Amino acid sequence: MSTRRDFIKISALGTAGVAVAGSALSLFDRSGLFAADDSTQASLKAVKRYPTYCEVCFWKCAGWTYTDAEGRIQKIIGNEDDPLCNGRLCPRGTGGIGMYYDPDRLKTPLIRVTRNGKQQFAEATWGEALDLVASRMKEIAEKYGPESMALFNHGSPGSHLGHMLKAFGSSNITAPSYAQCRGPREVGFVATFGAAVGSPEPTDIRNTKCLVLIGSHIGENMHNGQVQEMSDAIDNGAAIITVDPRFSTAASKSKYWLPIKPATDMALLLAWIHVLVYDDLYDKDYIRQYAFGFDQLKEHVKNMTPEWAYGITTIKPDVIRKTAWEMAKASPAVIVHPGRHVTWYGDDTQRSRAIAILNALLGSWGRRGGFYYKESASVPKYPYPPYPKPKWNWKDMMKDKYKFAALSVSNDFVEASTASYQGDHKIHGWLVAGTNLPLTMPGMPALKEAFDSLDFIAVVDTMPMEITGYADVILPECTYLERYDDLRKSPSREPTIALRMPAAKPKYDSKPAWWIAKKLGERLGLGEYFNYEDYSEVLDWQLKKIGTSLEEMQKKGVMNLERKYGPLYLAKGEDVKFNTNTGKIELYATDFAAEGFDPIPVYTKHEEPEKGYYRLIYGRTPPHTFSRTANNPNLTDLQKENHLWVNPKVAKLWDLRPGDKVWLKNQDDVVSEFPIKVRVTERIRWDSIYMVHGFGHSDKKLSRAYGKGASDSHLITNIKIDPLMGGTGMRSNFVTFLKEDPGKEVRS
Ligand SMILES: Nc1nc2c(c(=O)[nH]1)N[C@H]1C(S)=C(S)[C@@H](COP(=O)(O)OP(=O)(O)OC[C@H]3O[C@@H](n4cnc5c(=O)[nH]c(N)nc54)[C@H](O)[C@@H]3O)O[C@H]1N2
Ligand SMILES: Nc1nc2c(c(=O)[nH]1)N[C@H]1C(S)=C(S)[C@@H](COP(=O)(O)OP(=O)(O)OC[C@H]3O[C@@H](n4cnc5c(=O)[nH]c(N)nc54)[C@H](O)[C@@H]3O)O[C@H]1N2
Ligand code: SF4
Ligand SMILES: [Mo]
Repeated sequence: MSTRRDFIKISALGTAGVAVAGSALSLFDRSGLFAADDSTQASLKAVKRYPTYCEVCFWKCAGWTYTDAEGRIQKIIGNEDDPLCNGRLCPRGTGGIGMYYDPDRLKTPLIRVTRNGKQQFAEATWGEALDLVASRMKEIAEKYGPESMALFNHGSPGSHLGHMLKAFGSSNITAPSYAQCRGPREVGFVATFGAAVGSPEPTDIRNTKCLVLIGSHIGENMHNGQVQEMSDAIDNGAAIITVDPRFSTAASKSKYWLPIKPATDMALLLAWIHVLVYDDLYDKDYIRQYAFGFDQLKEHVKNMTPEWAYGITTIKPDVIRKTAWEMAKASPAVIVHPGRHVTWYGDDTQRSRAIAILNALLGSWGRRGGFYYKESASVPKYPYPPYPKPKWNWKDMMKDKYKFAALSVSNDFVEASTASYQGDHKIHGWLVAGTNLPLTMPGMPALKEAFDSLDFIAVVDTMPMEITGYADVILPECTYLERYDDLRKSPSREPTIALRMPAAKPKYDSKPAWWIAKKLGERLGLGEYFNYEDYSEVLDWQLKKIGTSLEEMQKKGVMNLERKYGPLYLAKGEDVKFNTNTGKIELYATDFAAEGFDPIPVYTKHEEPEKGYYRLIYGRTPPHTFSRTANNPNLTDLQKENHLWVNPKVAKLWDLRPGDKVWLKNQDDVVSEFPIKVRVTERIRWDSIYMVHGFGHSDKKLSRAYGKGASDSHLITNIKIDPLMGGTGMRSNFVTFLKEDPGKEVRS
């Protein structure tokens, strides 16, 4: 059965929710938002503090949430013992309180109903909503098998719902943080060093002498520990080299800014490799002892001179040489940063490979000031019965398509959910938790097709984001400040754990994901997998197994443990085996060769804009995380909308002035839904335009975010799939300006 699903704007709700007066900002003035941790202590005498870790982005900084005598959350500050944040939160983390106070939050379960021929959402009790989800899941399992239920997730709710889904009989679980984010770099680094980079990145920035950032804009990308360490490194005289078509914040702190022609980084990387090899600058002892394939690499890059790369990248040969020498001078205390959001042009695994090879030549893997050996705490799993063995999983769905995908590919799940899918592993129902797919997954036509074909969609979210408009049932989760979640066990220099516990009762009729999963599980006859009343019991059991307890962790928030598996860095000449076929760092990737892929990266030319069109590039802004903060009352106060960065030459050609509103049209004639204000700036190349991702929301229920700025996602319709692992390259889209409102029928 396929169900045509109209997108419902939640504003079409039958009974309006109760409006909450005032914004979170009335709780403290703007300076209070960034106040030093101790400055407000005096005014907080009558308060309690509860440990948490942040959910505003996935750095997961640990902090303290303060509540007043009435149980109202007052502020969040960093936990001094946390090695990921060193006691300081970024503006988004401090503003996380706005997620709790946002009056536009989802308040009650909602069910899609048809009234007078019109689809709309009706308020429901938890009992009604959960009964419906469970019965639809059972129906799907009976018809097609439990495997045809899939979970899309990002962040903390995923593990609870994933547990429920695995107990149900499906391991078809996926997250956009792989094929839309860091997947290619993990594959590139595994092929080289036999180890993924992972999150947080084990970059020893604090001890580095040279940091190379390739389209990785630390400083706007606010990953806390990295930003702090980069600032320390700069104070210590480290040389920063930034490769970016845009003069980013990082570029402004750099010794060298290389304003590269976008889509040509591979040529620069190969030319740098050429200089290191042919100017004899590489770490010879390290390569001799640890590397495989040096001779093939040397032969491969023979003609890839800086002069060759100049014609492609527009970066002058002497700058390419000078920067290669700068890296070599710092070696091995040098980091060519692997980046994080690396799904750009479709050859992203190979670009990441080139970055890994550069690091190998510089001897930086496993070295002080390069990459350290991270460690995470091992905490025993709470005892559940074993999961049933699914008859098939995403690996079967993917068949031989993406040989090197170590995790599931979300875009593959979308394809397998469409009516036109021809394979044997069709997906019929979705649970979506903590990911706003319409803004997150490029290529909306396929997503729309999936929304039209699926039998059932349930969405667990905190906000009426676009994804909720496609749901059959919406389950409102409470915010991270109102719930327990799993322990944070992020890898770091030292193993560390952090506790998140509720600092206030859930507002409205919202519930934690662990509770939603448990109640669904019980309705599905899976009660034995949820043998606790409260998630705190699971945490206490786990914490006692590692020599502490929930009570102790409620007081400390963070616990740092001794390293178990050896030192942070390689000892001089240490004999190590890398987890690759050859046991060496593979400059020549034997796995890739065996599957018919280039064992050493090659440069391929990418699509170029037609006359009058400009490459659409996008990135982050310090006060926001993707679309999840776009309606946050504290953070919209810092930045309400995105702007369109336009080079003065282009502005002159089009007679665009600062503040002018334009609509954008892409190469496929897709037009932005909303206009965006022009910012004329030398800080962007003339062949590209830039905007921050996460704006241009289309749901009116997001009262602060609706229609503010434009959505890059909407204009990304040309997707370049990485043949090795299925990542979605998003930067081959080109736009032109429409200075007049093109009219509703054109705006899509
Ligand atoms: N066009 C474009 N697309 C991109 C990117 C880009 O730069 N441009 N970036 C890519 C990258 S790097 C990534 S990692 C992904 C990120 O993709 P997503 O994680 O999907 O990002 P968000 O848009 O922030 O969506 C988060 C959703 O989770 C909800 N949410 C927030 N907190 C909670 C919670 O505690 N519980 C529940 N249940 N829900 C919650 C929010 O309301 C929102 O609906 O996007 C990728 N897609
Ligand atoms: N404040 C804030 N911080 C965040 C996030 C957030 O939402 N908000 N999200 C987090 C997440 S999940 C991720 S994955 C990271 C992403 O952060 P990063 O990995 O740093 O990556 P992007 O956001 O993709 O960075 C875009 C940069 O690449 C440049 N660029 C565009 N095209 C090219 C090109 O062809 N070549 C080169 N060399 N550069 C190019 C752009 O000008 C821009 O400066 O940020 C994390 N940190
Ligand atoms: S970097 Fe900022 S938003 Fe991300 S977890 Fe840390 S405090 Fe929260
Ligand atoms: Mo990401």
